Amino acid sequence: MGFGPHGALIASAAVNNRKLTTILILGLVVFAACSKAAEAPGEAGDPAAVDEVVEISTTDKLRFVPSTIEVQAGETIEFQITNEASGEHEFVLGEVHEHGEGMMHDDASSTGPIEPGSEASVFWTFPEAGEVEFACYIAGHNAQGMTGTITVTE
Ligand SMILES: [Cu+2]
Repeated sequence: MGFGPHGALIASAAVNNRKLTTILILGLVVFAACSKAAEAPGEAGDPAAVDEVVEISTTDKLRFVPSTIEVQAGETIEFQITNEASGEHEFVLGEVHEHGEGMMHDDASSTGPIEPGSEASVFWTFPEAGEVEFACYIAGHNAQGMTGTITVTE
């Protein structure tokens, strides 16, 4: 028997290594898919040329208030998010997706986590009419209904 316990150990290590590589590759694919899903139509607006300020609160009931918003295409909108809750929330523009905490977002279209009692803004311009979603992904809040819809009109 030339294949003793030592050989078995090496074979086992090789399998584990391959598993790890697979997990790493899967991780990269998920990361890439998420980054893409988080994109919102439009582009970052100029904070020095705001046309309209939309005030939104985040609450302990895991809701945006209001959660239905209407803005005009072509205008520079400041989404001013005030966190009235006792825990962190965030505002992320773009189609609501499954992914939860730890998600990477385009910096300009997201406030990032907002401390209780603090506020943060996203400056954005939508090029054309349509519907755009937004959500909070902290601790799976999106799955509990912490989402909203922006109707962009011509
Ligand atoms: Cu939240």
